[in-house]
Amino acid sequence: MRVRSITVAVLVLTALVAILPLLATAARQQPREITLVAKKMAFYVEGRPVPNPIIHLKPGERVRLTLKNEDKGVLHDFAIRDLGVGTPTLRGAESASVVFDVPPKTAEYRYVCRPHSKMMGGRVAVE
Ligand SMILES: [Cu+2]
Repeated sequence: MRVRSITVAVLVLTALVAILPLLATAARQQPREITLVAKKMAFYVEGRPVPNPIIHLKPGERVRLTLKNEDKGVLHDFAIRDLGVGTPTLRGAESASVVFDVPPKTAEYRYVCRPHSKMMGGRVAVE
């Protein structure tokens, strides 16, 4: 009986030792925050004047991208179709976030607002 409870204790401890580094890794992988604003039918990095800017990402990083729609009466979203990343469609004054892991390789993708993909879009540079 005593041997059995020691065995159980050892198993529990072994499991904890195996799980702890995973938990620590998850805690360290806090996503990098990127905020985009959709206004006047273009995307902007919050506080910057360049429309539809290049979005620079690092290989393998975790990102939380927030889109704020400041175009009253116009529906916008944000999507990187090649990565399967997308926010819901937002009405004016709404915002939403999407968290994703950037693929581990240098690459270029295109981001768009799906309802206005010809006008609203730009490059995502993973480097
Ligand atoms: Cu749009």
